[in-house]
Formats: sequence, C-alpha cells, structure tokens
Amino acid sequence: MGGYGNGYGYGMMGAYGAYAYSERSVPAARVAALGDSAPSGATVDPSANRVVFASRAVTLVVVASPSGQRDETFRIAGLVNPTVVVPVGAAVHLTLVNADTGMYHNLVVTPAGPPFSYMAMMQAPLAFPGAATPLMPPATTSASPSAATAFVAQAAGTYTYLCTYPGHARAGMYGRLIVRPS
Ligand SMILES: [Cu+2]
Repeated sequence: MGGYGNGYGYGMMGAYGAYAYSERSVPAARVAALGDSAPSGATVDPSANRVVFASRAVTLVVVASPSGQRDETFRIAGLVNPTVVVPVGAAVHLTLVNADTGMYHNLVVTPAGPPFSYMAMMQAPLAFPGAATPLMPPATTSASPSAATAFVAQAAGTYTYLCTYPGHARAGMYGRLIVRPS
C-alpha cells in the first residue's frame, strides 16, 4: 500500500492514539459464518437493516468486504452496513475481520455523519476511547486478519462506524451506531 502515511501501519499507533487490542488470524472457512451469525442477545431485523442489542454486554463482529458483497462495505449479522443499536453505557467488544484480499480496512466510531470526503479520517474524530481498530492488512486465501478492541458507549446519540482508509467511507463503507438512552 505504497504512499499511505506513516503511523497507519498494522499494529502501530495511528491518528486515534495507541490501541489496546489483540490480533489474530481467522481461517478463511470461518469468515463467512462470522459475518452471518446473529450476535448473542441481539435482535436482527433485515427489513430495517438493523441489529438491536437489549443488554449492555455487546459483542459485535464486523467483517470488512467479504466476497460476494459489494466492495468497501461491512457485514454484520448477515446484513450490509446495518444500523447497530446499543443501550447507553454498553460495554462493546468489537472484532473486525478483514476478508478483503485486495485492500486494507479499519473500523472507527465517530460522532461525524456522512457525507464523507476522500480523506475521511480528517473529519472523523473518535467517539469513545478505544472505539477504533488499526488498519488491517488484506486477507490471504487461507486466513483473514482480525483485531479486537473494547469501548464503552458512554453517551447517547447517533454515531457512525466507518473505514477511514482513503476513499472507502466516501464509497459507502459506513453504517450508523445508535446509542439509545436507557
Ligand atoms: Cu476500508
């Protein structure tokens, strides 16, 4: 990924500070299931393209650009860029799996909304400490890199989760995160 600036490397500090996250590789055979499985305690509503968590214990798995889906999109619980709803104060354990064999992706939660410019990271301040993953390198045919992070959705409001790799959010790689008042 020549030309991409220093500080965005895999496992390094980036514009969103030091990450407290773990990384591992997901076998290719498991990636589709991760993108399609309903999270524990969540209601998946395909007609509204929405995933609603009732409790404050939120485990969210997001797959970036899996095959068979439009490029530069996220897949969560079998939906594409769904609205994710959590209660205020939710402890969110977020895992991003990069299933894209040709592209870097990350996930950042920001109070900013669309439209997003080519350099979306310039308009996407972090919503909550820890609410970002590093840029994940492309998948291979045998495995997808993944990163896990955790954050507390400490203020109610409407947020956006997006990929800040240049051009991706503008191309549609984002969805809404609604933190609803209790
Ligand atoms: Cu991306």
